[in-house]
Amino acid sequence: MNSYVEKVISETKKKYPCQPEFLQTVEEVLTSLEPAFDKHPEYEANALLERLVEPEREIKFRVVWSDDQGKPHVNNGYRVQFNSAIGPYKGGLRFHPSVNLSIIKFLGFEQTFKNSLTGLPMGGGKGGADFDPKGKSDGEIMRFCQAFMTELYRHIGPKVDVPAGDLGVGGTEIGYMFGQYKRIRNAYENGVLTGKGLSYGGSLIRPEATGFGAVYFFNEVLKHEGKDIKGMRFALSGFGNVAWGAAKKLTELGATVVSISGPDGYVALNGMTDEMIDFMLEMRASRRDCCKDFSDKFGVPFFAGKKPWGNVDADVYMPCACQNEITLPDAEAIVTKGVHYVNEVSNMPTTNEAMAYLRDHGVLLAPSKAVNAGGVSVSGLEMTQNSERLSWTAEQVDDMLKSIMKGIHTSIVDACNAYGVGYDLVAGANLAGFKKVAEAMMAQGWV
Ligand code: 2IT
Repeated sequence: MNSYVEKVISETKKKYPCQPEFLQTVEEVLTSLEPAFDKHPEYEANALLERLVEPEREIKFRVVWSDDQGKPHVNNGYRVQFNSAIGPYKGGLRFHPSVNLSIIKFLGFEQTFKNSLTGLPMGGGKGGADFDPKGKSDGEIMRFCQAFMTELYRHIGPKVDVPAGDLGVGGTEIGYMFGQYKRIRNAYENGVLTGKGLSYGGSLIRPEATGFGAVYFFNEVLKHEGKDIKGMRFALSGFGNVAWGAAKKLTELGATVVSISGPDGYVALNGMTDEMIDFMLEMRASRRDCCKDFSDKFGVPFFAGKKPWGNVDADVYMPCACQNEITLPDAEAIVTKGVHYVNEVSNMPTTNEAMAYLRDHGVLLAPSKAVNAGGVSVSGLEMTQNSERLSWTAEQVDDMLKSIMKGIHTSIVDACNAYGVGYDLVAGANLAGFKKVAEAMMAQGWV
């Protein structure tokens, strides 16, 4: 291994032994950047990697909110402003009980490279809270969002840091947070958040963008492989916004969705009707986090406590739920099942051991920081529309999304060729995303 890369990985491990998710992504990304460091010794002389793995700013705050019985609750809120070399910090907010600094740092680090891949001027950031939206009333969600924004507002702005949604944060939550931001700032700065409703500056296609973009990207991979998406079977996990968009676009293009899942298990399908796809939105809005509801409604087989991986016959596995949902035993089951493609949609769905196993056994893995970049891309387009004070048509936004996803694939292939790593989408995405950030950081001096 390149000695500089090795040194920074080991120093980071020593510094943050209690941040496993963050260390996982640092190790994965830095290892594949080796060819760039072999070629550019000036990076080491300028401490580029030491700076890259250290967020510019980490903010942690107390969020106090009142439940429907008038009782107080206390949660931890976070915003990690990771890297602003190529634009204002940009990235989602996650509300989930598992949220901690390690999770937010891993997401912020990934976001930095992902945003660079889009070609739009956006730095990397991420935030959230260890708040569990499951089973909460609408009033409780509103009061939580208001309390959260009452602290966050001082750290963000349309030219500073622009949050959006992630797990547990959709249009409803963004609406409540924008309302509170506007009330505090006494200014109509709608470019401060993306994923907004259409009536106050949101963009058409933003809700669909992550899922649509994931399918557009994979279509480019298939073209490269000389294959047609029509008739291919896709096993999805998750049932939220991302899985919904992917299921919608796959079905439209003539592919067959053979599963969706939740924390409680998966359902086996043989294609989806429009009614089924629409019902995914109702499941998300119910805040029950329960996939069995789908099988109760449509009478399809439900497998409690199981994941689709290795259980469902498919051509492509497409994780759309959360990090580390494909572990080493899952990877072994995937190889045994003979599935050749994994298209990662959720952020870092595959553990490093599982990723190594899949790649060693000839599975082509498309990495999440490229595959799911459509979401933040349309967020970037929403910011542009807000700056212009104009709204574009769905067709305009969708066309731009398609060309951005195609551009990401092209820049990955270019990076693979430049560094002679074959058609390795994981290495190519890291190398391509890193290039622009590295150039900007070098140009801007020791900051
Ligand atoms: O992981 C992601 O890219 C997101 N949750 C979307 C971020 C954004 O700013 O739209």
